[in-house]
Amino acid sequence: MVFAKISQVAHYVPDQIVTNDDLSQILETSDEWICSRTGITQRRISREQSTSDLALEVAKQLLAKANLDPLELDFVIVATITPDSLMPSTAARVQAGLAAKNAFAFDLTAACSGFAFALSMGQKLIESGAYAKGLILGAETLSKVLDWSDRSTAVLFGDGAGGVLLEQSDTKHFLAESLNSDGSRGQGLVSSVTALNSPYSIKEKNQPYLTMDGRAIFDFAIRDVSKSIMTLLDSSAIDKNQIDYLLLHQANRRILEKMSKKMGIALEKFPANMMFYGNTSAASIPILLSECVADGRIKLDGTQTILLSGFGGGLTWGSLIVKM
Ligand code: 4VN
Repeated sequence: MVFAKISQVAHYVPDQIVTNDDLSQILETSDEWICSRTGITQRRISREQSTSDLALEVAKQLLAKANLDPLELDFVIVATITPDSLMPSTAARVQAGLAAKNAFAFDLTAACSGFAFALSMGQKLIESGAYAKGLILGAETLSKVLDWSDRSTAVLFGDGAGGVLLEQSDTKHFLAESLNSDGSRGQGLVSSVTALNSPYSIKEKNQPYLTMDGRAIFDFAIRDVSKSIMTLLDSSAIDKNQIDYLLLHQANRRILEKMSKKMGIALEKFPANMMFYGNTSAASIPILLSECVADGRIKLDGTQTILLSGFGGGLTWGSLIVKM
């Protein structure tokens, strides 16, 4: 029996910092409003770099940390809702940038759950025995799909990328998971910028910019996601006290507080970095994981039990419990 494990983590964010005060120069908003409602104080915005540029930086770091020849990679999956293009995929661009000639590469679209879904897919590829090594990346340049005149969305999001190297292991690391979608509630979060000329864009009156029904998504996160995590713990017979950290999608600090309360798990177990990056959709969980490893909270020595949970557009939500 072959198992999969996360052997390396890395992240990369663009240099340019845009603070809440900067935004209040161009929008009718304030640092006080943004900070108290979301916890966000600044975000990174990419000027010149595309999503694949950010993802490639992460991929190079992962290979360097593992001292791995790119030819040893079997697959590259990029979770993103802001691909450079639909064809070639962002992952194909990364594969080219690495010269990872033996790897197959594709993008996975599941919004803020993209990294969780992609990590699960990567684990299955490795545990099938067919593949030995792969990169799972989450990368976004959401700044290019935002309406910079809409204060209800522009202040919430940011750009960045993170990812992991998956390899074979003799021991079990991926303990349990729950992946979910409810397409019937999909209109609460919409971004259709890659399909402006499709008949659906006209029929569904899609506009080019990302739109969000904040209330509906907020309620969904608190109700459905908390319940799904509790059900996963229950069905896998893992006590909530055994979980060292819960790495949740970094959409909003108040979500973490409400979920902590609802699930009866101390807020100290919910690392947060939305303060510095805003909501980076598919990149938020791997950036957070990489920072937790960098600051020593997570050790990657196989002793900790970590729960990862993404939730958002689709609607989609997915959680994995991983021994790291
Ligand atoms: C998950 C969530 C969100 C999200 C939803 C609402 C929201 C983030 C609405 C109320 C507003 C402050 C901001 Cl929970 C987004 C995604 C997409 O990644 C996923 N912020 N807010 C206020 O008036 O307080």
